[in-house]
Amino acid sequence: MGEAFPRPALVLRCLGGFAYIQLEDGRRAVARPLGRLRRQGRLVVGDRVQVIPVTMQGRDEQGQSGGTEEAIAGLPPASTAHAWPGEAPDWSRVEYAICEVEPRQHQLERPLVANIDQVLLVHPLPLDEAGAKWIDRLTVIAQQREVRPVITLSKADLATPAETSRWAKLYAEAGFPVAVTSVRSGQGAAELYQLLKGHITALAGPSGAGKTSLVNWLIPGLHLPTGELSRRTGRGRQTTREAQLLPLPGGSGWIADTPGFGALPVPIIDPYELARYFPEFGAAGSCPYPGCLHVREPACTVRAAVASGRVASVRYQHYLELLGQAQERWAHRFTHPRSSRNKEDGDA
Ligand SMILES: Nc1nc2c(ncn2[C@@H]2O[C@H](COP(=O)(O)OP(=O)(O)O)[C@@H](O)[C@H]2O)c(=O)[nH]1
Ligand SMILES: [Mg+2]
Ligand SMILES: [Zn+2]
Repeated sequence: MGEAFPRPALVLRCLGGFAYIQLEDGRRAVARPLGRLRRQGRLVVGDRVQVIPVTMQGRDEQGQSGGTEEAIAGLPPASTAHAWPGEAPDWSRVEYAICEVEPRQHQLERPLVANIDQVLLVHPLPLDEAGAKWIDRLTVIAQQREVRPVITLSKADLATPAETSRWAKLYAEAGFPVAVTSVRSGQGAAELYQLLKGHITALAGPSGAGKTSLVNWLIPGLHLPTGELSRRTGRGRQTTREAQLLPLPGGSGWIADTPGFGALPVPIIDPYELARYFPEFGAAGSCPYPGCLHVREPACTVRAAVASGRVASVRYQHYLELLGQAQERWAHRFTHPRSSRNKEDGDA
């Protein structure tokens, strides 16, 4: 009996029109989209695809292949030569043709990855006001895209324990999963692994936050280049070039190290929906005034929770700021239909 095709695969890397894929049985190989797919647009890391061996490609291009087929004799041997980690795909050895791309559940432009279900926001300690603002904005953007935000406060060895636990507590109480890590001291490895296990996670965070260091730390044997901070600017150097999906140990999920982009485009958000992305506001209870924006409406439950300290005032202040931006964008959404990139995000 031959094997049934087409069969599903996951795109791990893309390079010059080729894709490095993993089949369901764990084998990895180089694949190339069929001509009609190439004309429809580019493949993205994280795409779920259907593949056939290149030896069957001719028939499919003529449109005679539909559904399941038996592989023909003389199938190239499985590419077990690509052992992880440190594998270097042989891009000249194309074994599969991609005949279909499944509809994407999610797509992030920055980083360019499809079908991720969570984004790990990595920000180094000590965290300042601007850093907290960045985290708050990114948690909103992720949730609006139905991607779960999880937070890692990295470089804990550079901050005092009191400072660190203050921020960790603040985000945990706001309703987000948080890990505090240091690749120097080893703190937080198990917590981080728990957050990532079973998920396809994209990393986001300013350049130099320690994202690649975390990935190297999580995946034994992996030695992706990390950037030393530039003496002159004090910022990280851009060392991560292309997105790729890397397997977590134990076959328990995937992580995409990314080209170090600080953020995604700022989306257009209905001002009345913004509060929904602040989970602790909802937990505080509902407001008597219908459509309460929690600004100056009477008997507002959220403002009462801020006053009593149940909702952190930093978070509330950032909410008000984002609300102002959302109202501005919303008012002009038809004149400026494309979301603009926020200057603060552009570190790469
Ligand atoms: N002190 C300290 N430095 C770290 C830690 N993690 C990473 N770094 C350093 O921060 C710099 C940037 O790290 P990198 O992983 O390239 O950051 P990326 O740009 O976010 O991928 C490098 O010099 C790392 O050695 C950490 O936990 N503690
Ligand atoms: Mg990096
Ligand atoms: Zn309210």
